[in-house]
Formats: sequence, C-alpha cells, structure tokens
Amino acid sequence: MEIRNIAIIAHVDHGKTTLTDALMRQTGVAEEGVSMDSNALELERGITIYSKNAAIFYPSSDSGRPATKINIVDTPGHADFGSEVERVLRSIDSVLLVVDAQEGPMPQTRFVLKKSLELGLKPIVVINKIDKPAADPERTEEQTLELFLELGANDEQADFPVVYAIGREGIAKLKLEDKSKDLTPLLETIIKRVPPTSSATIDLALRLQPFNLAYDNFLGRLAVSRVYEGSVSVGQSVFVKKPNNETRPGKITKIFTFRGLKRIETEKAEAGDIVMIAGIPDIDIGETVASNAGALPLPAIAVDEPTIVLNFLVNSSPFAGREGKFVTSRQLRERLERELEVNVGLRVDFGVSDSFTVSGRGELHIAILLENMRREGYEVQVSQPQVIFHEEENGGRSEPFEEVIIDTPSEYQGTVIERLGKRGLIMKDIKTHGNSARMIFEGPTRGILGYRGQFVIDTKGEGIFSSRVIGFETYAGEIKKRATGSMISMAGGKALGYSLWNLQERGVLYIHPNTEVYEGMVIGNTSKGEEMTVNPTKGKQLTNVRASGSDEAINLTPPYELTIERGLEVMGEDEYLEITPKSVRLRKQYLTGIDRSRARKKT
Ligand SMILES: Nc1nc2c(ncn2[C@@H]2O[C@H](COP(=O)(O)OP(=O)(O)OP(=O)(O)O)[C@@H](O)[C@H]2O)c(=O)[nH]1
Ligand SMILES: [Mg+2]
Repeated sequence: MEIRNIAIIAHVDHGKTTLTDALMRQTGVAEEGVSMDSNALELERGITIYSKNAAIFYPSSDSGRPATKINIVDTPGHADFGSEVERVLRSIDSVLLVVDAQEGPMPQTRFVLKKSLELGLKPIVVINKIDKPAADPERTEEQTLELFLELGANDEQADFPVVYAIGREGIAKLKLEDKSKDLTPLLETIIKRVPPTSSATIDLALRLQPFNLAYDNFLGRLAVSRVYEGSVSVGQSVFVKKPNNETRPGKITKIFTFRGLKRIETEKAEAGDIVMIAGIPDIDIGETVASNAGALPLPAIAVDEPTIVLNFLVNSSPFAGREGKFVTSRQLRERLERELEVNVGLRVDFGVSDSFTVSGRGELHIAILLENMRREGYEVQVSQPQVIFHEEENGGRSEPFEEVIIDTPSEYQGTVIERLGKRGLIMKDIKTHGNSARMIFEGPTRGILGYRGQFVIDTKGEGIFSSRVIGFETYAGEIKKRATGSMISMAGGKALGYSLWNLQERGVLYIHPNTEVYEGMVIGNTSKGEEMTVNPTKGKQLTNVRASGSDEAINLTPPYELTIERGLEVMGEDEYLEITPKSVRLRKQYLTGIDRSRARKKT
C-alpha cells in the first residue's frame, strides 16, 4: 500500500483537530464524537496539548481504486508546545498549513511555516472557517502568500495549492464558488501533492527514528517512529544509536501501526510507515534504531531549551494532606520521573531532597503538568516561575526573548503599548484594520510573565494575546513591574462575608465567604501595592441595638478565583502556590509576620 505522511499545523484554534476529526470520520476510521483531543485536559480546555498520530485510508476500499494510507500527525497550536511541532515536521513529507479565514496568519502560523520551509517541505494551504461572518478568504490567501515570500519560500513552495474549508462541517473546496458536501477535494489534493514514501528504501537495512514518546503501564516506554529504511519486526535485535554514534543493543517487543486513533498490533512494518515500538526502555527522541551495528545515525532532532524554571516542593501548608492522596517527597519525585519519560521539553533537577527544580517552555507547559498532577491526586506547592538566564562566553548574560502579537480594538491600543513598554517590550509594527489594531512587539520573557491577566482587564476581554519564544538575547536590564502587594490573612478560620466586604475596597479578593483560611495565606492583592495583613475571619461586632438578622445586606464583588495559571501569574517571589486536588491557594513562604520580618532582615 502507498503511504503518505503529513502533519497538520497552524496557529492555536485555527481548526486543526476539528479538521482531522472530520477526515477520520469521513474515511470511516472513527465514529461520530471521536476526537484527536482525547486527553481529559484537552477536552476541557478545547486545545491540543500533545501531538498525536492517526492513520486514514483513502479512497475507501469500495471505490475500486487502490487505497492509500495517510498518516496524519495533529499538532498543538499553542506556542508553549512549539517544540512538539518542530520534531514532528522532521518526520513527515508534507504539511497542511491551516489558516483561519478571519484571523489570517498569526504568530504560530509564521513559526510553523518557517520551520516547514526550512526543511524543504511543500505545504498545502487550507483556508479554514470560511463560514465565519467576518471571514475574508481572499485577503487571508494574499497574506499567506506574502508570509511564504517573506520567509524565503522557493518558487515551488510559493506555488502552493489552496483548499478552502469549513472544518466543522467537514466541507472542503478548491474554488470558493464550488459546491461541496465533504472533504474529498482536500483528500484528492493530499493524494496529488504529497509525495508517496519511497518503496526503494524498503530493501535496505533497518533505520528508524522516534519523534514522539508515550508510556504504557505494561509495555513501558513507547516510541512513535518513522521507519526510514528497511523493515522492523517483533523480536528483532537492534542497535540503538545516539546522534554521536554511541551505540547500545536492544530488542523490539511490540509494534503498532495506526487505524484512526487506534493502535493496531502488527508483526512487521516497512520503510515509509509511522509506527509505535515497544521494548527499548530508555529510547529517546532523535535516536536511531538500526539493524546493523555500523549503521550511521540519522540526523539529530533538536528539542528546544527550557525558558522558565521554578521549584516543586512538598506541600507544607497547615492544610497539607487534607485533600491529596500523594503528598510525600518520594511520591513527587516518582511522579516527576514518570513525566520525564514523555514530556520532552521538561527538565528536572532532583538535587535537594524536598525541593525539585523544574524547567519548562512556558507557564502553560508547567501549568498543564500541575493540573494533571492534581487530578491524579497529588498535592504540591511551587515557587514563582523565573526566566532562565544563560551565561555568555564574553561574560555577559542572555535571556529568553519573545515575539508578541496583539489584536485589540483600537481604543485599548494606547494602554497596551504603555504597559508593554514599561515591561521592556519594543513595538516593531502596528497595522490597523477597521476598528482593530494588530501590534507586534519583541522583548524579554521576563517582561511578559504575569502580564496576561492584566491584558484581559486592559482590553476588557476583547484582545487576543499570543507570544512565542524567539531565542536567547542579551539581558534587557532591570524591569520594574507594577508592584502588587498581597493581602495576607493573620488568622485561621472561616472567612466571613462581612470582613470580606470591608476588605474588597482595598484590592482584589481571591476567596469567597466561608473559604477556610490559615495564617499567612494570601487572600487577595492590594490596589496600592503595599503588603497588608488582615483578618478575614472577623465578624461584625453585634450591639444590642440591632440583631444580626436585620443587618443591612452586604454586596460582595465576585472574587478573582485562583486557577493554577492565574496563581503562577499573580504570585510574588516570597510566596508559594499550593495546589491540591480541590484547591489552589496562595501563601507566604513564611506564614507568620515575625518569620517574614526575620527573613527580610536576613536578606
Ligand atoms: N466557524 C468555524 N469554527 C470552526 C471551524 N473549525 C473549527 N472551528 C472551531 O474552532 C475552535 C478550535 O478548533 P480546534 O479544531 O480545536 O482548533 P486547533 O487548531 O486544533 O486548536 P489547537 O490544537 O489548540 O491549536 C473550536 O471551537 C471549533 O469548533 C470552522 O470551519 N468554522
Ligand atoms: Mg488541536
């Protein structure tokens, strides 16, 4: 059977997964309701976190034409997971570049297209969501072509085929005025434009390379791999080679191919296919599995370096152990070790016994790990994320820089420019279109950390903020962020509506009435920026003149409830974010006022 290998790439939310799901449905490998976004967190958030494989067969066997197997890798669009995409691109032969017909090319469109063009891939452009009321497919197509040229596409690449689609309805067409009822035009374009994998390499000795990892409780580490040459069989003895040619022996114990999302166990797979192999417990992305000890390793696959770092600690709050099943240092360590099996962008330094230093690609990357852990029953507390500095050879320091693209109604652009300016970001470009502005900034990750929440407020929820790391650049100097102070509880007990009502004048509260608090817990922030110790458990002094029942009704503003992401954003350097299966609490590292002033004196 002929094989075509493609990845589907785009900016976040432009419709990759919806389109892939529709392709699986229409080719009969998945039922209604089955989605590539299969992980619980993905379903809840509606974003793709992990890249995943599926295989479809087209045309279907009853058409009389020989069927082709199309391996599709759906990739995440969020910039924090950009390195996943990069790895995948190395292992496929063409990409579907999906672009939202209303938004046009966005930062991550640029990133994934740049990587694809550099690898010599010839993308198929899918202008998606043409059903949106403000969709402008022609303009989007023009902007996409401009982007191709700007990124140095060669003539062949710039002469890309365009397919228009409404992924959500499972419709694709080659011309906007065409009538279509399904995705056939897209499938035909894939068959026509994506080169089939070469059958000439099947007779060579085996070389395959993993580009993704998975874990199975029974089989251990699994490697999603592209077979480049030869064939691989169950029971085969192999040599596993690092890019530097360091070689160790191994044995293949299981092989799976894909049908839709399902894994199908098989005895043998041949060059061209994408398979999952088991049996090599320490296999890593970018290594080469070969049948000959003397085989040359395939070119390495680079994994992006982490940009932010924080500590994971055993929860030491007064409420520790109330809600979690797994709370000990040993349990945390084991969980993090397990994460390292599959989470390629993550690094953990297990140095000190009760505190693990975890580095990742961004706040969302870390937040997803924490969210998964709390769902599994873990309790943990973490310190404030910091950017990672690199020491340069000339003795200077460099730090991660990001490109930020902001779309906002024009009336808020001034506020955004001012805020980002203060945070060390420089505006590179601004374009207005109707009543909205698109601005491009560049600057240190340090300046962006903790800004997203403020951005939502500044643009009244109407702005779109996207950013991605562009590399390490010279240290941008000191950045003064607006100091937010914490409102710290001085007592333990239940927060009372009456005292919260008094406190809400002074800042933004994180808790509801009846929330249990402890001494040293941060219950809100102060608008003036000073630290404030308060007693949220204090009730109203009852006098004998009025009974409590006939009190004037109090009007409480809904609190700014902490989620993991919000917590990571608002927390101070001297605080911990406490995460348990049921709660996210912010606290001072030192819980009592005395301990805090002692610690301050020491530094
Ligand atoms: N109007 C319209 N909405 C669509 C279409 N296709 C997808 N959507 C919606 O767009 C949103 C995002 O779709 P996804 O398929 O999850 O996007 P994605 O590109 O996979 O997102 P990430 O994987 O998180 O980057 C969902 O709410 C879809 O229902 C379409 O053709 N038209
Ligand atoms: Mg997706």
